[in-house]
Amino acid sequence: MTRLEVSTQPYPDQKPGTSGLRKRVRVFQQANYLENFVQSIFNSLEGLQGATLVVGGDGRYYNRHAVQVILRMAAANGFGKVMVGRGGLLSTPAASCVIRKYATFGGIILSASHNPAGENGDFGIKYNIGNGGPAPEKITEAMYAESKKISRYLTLDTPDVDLDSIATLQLGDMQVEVIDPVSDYADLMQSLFDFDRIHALINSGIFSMRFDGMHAITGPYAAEIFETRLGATPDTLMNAEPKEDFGGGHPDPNLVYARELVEVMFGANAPDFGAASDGDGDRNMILGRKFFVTPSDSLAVLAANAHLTPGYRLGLAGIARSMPTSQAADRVANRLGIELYETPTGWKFFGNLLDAGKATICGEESFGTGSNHVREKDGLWAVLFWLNLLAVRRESVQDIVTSHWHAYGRNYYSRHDYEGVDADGAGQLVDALRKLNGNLTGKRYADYEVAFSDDFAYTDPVDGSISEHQGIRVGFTDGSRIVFRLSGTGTEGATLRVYLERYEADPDKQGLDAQDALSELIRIAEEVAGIKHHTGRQAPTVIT
Ligand code: G16
Repeated sequence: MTRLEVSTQPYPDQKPGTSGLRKRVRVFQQANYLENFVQSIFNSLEGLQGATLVVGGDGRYYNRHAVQVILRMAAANGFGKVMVGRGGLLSTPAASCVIRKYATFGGIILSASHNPAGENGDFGIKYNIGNGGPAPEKITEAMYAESKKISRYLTLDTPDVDLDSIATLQLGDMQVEVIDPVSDYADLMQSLFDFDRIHALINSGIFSMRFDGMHAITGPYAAEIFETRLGATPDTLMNAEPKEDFGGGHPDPNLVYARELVEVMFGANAPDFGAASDGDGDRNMILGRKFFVTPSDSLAVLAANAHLTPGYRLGLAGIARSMPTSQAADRVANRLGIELYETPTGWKFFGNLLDAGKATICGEESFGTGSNHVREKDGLWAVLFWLNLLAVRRESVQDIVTSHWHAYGRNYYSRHDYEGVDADGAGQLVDALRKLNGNLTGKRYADYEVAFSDDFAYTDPVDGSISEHQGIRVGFTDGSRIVFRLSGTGTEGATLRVYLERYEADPDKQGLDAQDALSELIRIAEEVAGIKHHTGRQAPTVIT
């Protein structure tokens, strides 16, 4: 075995986005592209000599190859041990769980989340720090800086390691421990939720559910938890077998991409409860019979009912949500007398709040919810949380949500995405909005009057770091909002996201379709931003 120092040239485009570096597989397949980024990660870390790293991914195409590359490079760079999921697999929350449980130095997660997979799809890589969460911006910026000046990387001249059986192997001076990717995570879930009660509900004969793994990473996790530990029948799981191309699908658990599940849940004899997760297992969608729970409402309902679960029975320290997420959770925090934190989009911004004990539960409109049990959002955690509530309250999903609206008011909410638009046009739209900022206050649009408009900036209350340009907010005097921002996770062109929100306190007016309730704000968004003009699109690609 020889340690090799391989010369390389920098690539200019290795700037991590909202969640790591995501690119087309064919971009990662360029000579040394993956190796450059991995070495840039290692170069930006201090104290890795002899340390333990966790490695795993969502199983998409290129996962297996990338794991082998990372193992050789980790050994050559001086790591003492790598813990890797069998088959190179670990869901994102399971990777976070393993990093925390074994107090490792950090971890590398291979995933492009819900983006399509396969040879012509996307691949991604991100680094998580020792708290189990995504590297904060300070570290991702250091990686990017390293990637721009890299001239060599270190690796070993060794054959591939066998990743398919649980074993501890030697690779140069480094140990490779192949671990069961599911058991630590399943144990953690069992410690947080009342599995006996959920088992009783699932086997009561009057309750039925479906979980859609979308041919991505969560299938094996769902099989262990729902079938083995909670006694669900095998027909509970749909698309539970992970595939390298995710079965050709787009494992983004929303009403558009999880169509198969949506058809079941809105069809004849629909089950009582339906849920789906995404490519790497950190997102969730919750459905009742013929009923969709928005992620923002889900966060608010979980927070309001957290005391009903064993893991959160002592109450919450605080709630955190990303800025574009609806303000439904704010009302719960207010009533509970706890703090509500509003952060930029990106789970990494929750890390400090969780570590400092300021927040217990966090959520994002982008189908992400989680808590201080790990430092990633967690799809199956949200599903189990809901099951625990259903098992205790014995009401339907729809009844739980509508009674929540009656108690707190309803925040009508929707997100309109314009995917893959021309990046220049999208940039001009945002620039034009920035110029308008400040000049909109007091302006009237039909029934709405602008209370403020700004480009959201966040000062982290724990370390004081500042993140600017996180989305244009237009707030109205009645608390309604329109937010415009460009996605940081796309791989082609730009994706414009328009977030719309309106508050309705009157229970008699809470039963509208969200698009109808928001129609005036949708029209105002077009008037303020000139979406059609700048994007060339007449309508959004995806409405959630
Ligand atoms: C990632 C981040 C989330 C973020 C989402 C959407 O999720 O972890 O925090 O909300 O992207 O980001 P954007 O609006 O910039 O596309 P995931 O599930 O893709 O890792």
